[in-house]
Amino acid sequence: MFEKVLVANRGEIAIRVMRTLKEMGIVSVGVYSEADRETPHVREADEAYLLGPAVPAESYLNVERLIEVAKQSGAEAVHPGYGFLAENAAFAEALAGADLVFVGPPASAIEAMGSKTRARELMAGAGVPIVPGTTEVVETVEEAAKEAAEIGYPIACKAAGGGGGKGFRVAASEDELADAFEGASREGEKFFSDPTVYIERYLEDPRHVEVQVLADSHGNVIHLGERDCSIQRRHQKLIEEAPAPHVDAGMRERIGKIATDAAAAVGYRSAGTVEGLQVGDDYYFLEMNTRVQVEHCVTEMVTGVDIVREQLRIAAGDELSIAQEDVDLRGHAIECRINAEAAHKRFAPAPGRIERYIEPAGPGVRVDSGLEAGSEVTPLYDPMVAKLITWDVDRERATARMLRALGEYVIEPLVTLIPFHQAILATEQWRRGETCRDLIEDRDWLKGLAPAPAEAGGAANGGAEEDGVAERTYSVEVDGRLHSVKVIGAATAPAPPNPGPATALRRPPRRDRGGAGGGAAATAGESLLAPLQGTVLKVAVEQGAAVEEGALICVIEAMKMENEITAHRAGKVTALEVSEGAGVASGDLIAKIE
Ligand code: MV4
Repeated sequence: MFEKVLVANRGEIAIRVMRTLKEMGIVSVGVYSEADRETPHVREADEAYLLGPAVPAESYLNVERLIEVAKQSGAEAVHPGYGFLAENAAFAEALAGADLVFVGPPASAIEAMGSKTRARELMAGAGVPIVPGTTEVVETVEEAAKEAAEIGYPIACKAAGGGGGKGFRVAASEDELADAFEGASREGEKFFSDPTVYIERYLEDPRHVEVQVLADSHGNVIHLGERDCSIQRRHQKLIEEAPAPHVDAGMRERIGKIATDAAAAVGYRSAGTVEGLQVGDDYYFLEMNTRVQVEHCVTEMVTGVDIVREQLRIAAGDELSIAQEDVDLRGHAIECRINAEAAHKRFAPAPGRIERYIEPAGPGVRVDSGLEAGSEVTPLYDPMVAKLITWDVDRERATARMLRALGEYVIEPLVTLIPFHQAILATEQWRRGETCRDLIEDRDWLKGLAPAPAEAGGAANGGAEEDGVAERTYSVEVDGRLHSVKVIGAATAPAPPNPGPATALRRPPRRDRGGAGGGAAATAGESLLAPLQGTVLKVAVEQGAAVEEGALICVIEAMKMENEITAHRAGKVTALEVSEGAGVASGDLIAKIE
């Protein structure tokens, strides 16, 4: 086994990997950007090295610098976590060239699965069921129309370089095919420098069911059962669970075999996930993710297998510690992604500084977080700041436990998805194990998640301030019984006479906090500013247009997330400084609304 491993990541996943390293007696080497000097993942590491400036290209994506640090520290292997360089075949090769072990699959497997048409062709050849459609690139709209007539409408047009939903357009009928085809192609070009497109039958309201696989270099390929990740928005998963509510033991065995066949067909090694669509009893391969995933934890909770530990064993050339017949599913696990986002404002990023932070705990609760009091959630990185996972004997009890744990979670004064999760888990749709797609797309339902004006800042995360109204909760004893009293006043109100540790940390005035503040970008008067650095995906208005407050102005893509930038006020768009495909920096002027 390795003695020292570098973790080429930040936040919760870096800590997750380091925890297993510690348990295995392996020294962990952490890395950080200038924005991350004082973050928990740096303290968790046994040693830590500065990579460079905050922008990912100069730090967490800087291959040369990572290799330099690995060499300098004496690490033998590099764990990439997820995101950043985790599915970058060139990175895996560069490490091998520097005599370092990549804790992940062979570069050839990353490449085979990276091209979605190549993957479909390989899978079809290996007897893995794929969604009916083409395995070859479709060159023109005319050719697409011919193929579509055979496959049958509705048709999904997908970018060959895509994955995770990027470059995915639907055509309900032939009339819509040209638009969908060209849209998918344009997005493929923009994001993957690959305009090629393939087409598939579009399945109505399928479930997203994925199978966790482990493959070692001794020929063992096993699966750890499935996860259902159907609750997603714009292809970002929000809630995941294991086992899947609509997969029984027979189907589990069948899709497990599909997944291990898929992995074997590309000579897979390491932990990986075969993603598929479930429609009734049918299951179709969608793509394979060649990394440890965000939601791996729910599988760990129901199997008792430490997936990161298996990744390290495999990378070191050891055999898997378990055989297929040792895999036993027990109980039910649910994961809620705790993103710093305002669900009621089209999931706008809501970065900011955390003043008070209390994690839930107790039986069956796991929190994988990269945060603490004093942490700054920056618009530069992933808005997912923590994962809350609960386990219990069945789905109903795991849900009750999740609601209990969500209620305990305090992340003040940030706006997070906690109220969204509480609302979803309380619905009849969730109870029945439905995909909840109608709810997630229902703007009115989502608006109901906005904190009530009298409790500005959010019911679950009291203490925030919005529109100049601050709220603080005090304890008052009346006749020997403790009451909790909310005091609502102006944001500029003096600090309470006896500030507890929580209030001792001073909150900067709203205007200086930067970031989106949960919706519109940091704004000043008529100017709407970019809350984060990224690429403009879409511009939704024209100069001169009259807009309502909250109207969509543009979509900025950053860190694989699409962020909707909305009007901070009603008025006329007198300047529009963004164009599709262009880059913007945090603080850049997007538009003037007068
Ligand atoms: C599909 C689909 C329907 N038909 N492909 C692709 C990426 C992943 N984020 C969801 N993807 C889908 N691919 C075909 N041929 C529908 C989806 C989809 C989806 C699937 C299951 C659960 C929720 C979903 C939400 C949006 C899109």
